[in-house]
Amino acid sequence: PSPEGDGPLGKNLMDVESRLKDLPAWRREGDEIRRTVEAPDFPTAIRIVDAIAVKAEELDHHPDIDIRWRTLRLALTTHDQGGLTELDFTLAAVIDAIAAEHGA
Ligand code: H2B
Repeated sequence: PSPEGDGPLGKNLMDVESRLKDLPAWRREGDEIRRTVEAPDFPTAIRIVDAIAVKAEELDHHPDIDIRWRTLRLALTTHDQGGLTELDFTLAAVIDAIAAEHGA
């Protein structure tokens, strides 16, 4: 935890980059982290989105998702806090697990 508490990490880029070392599929772009998920086919891509939706509701934290046939582009940030927070990295790890379970 930073001395500032649980606010956005975005101003502390060292924190962001160190967390991304554990999430190699993700990269930072401005106030977001993003990854692409390439599913085997379109139905699987939709099942991945559905599984992410269930976890996003549990966490009350929701990704931006762009669906292009079997490619998903996901972007995470915490609008409430004006930048990246721990929740974004938690959700990123959840998304990685779901993608792996679906062969993506
Ligand atoms: N998801 C994400 N990714 N960022 C947020 O700031 C956010 C969210 N805010 N889901 C939540 C919902 C907010 O709208 C509710 C009121 O807590």
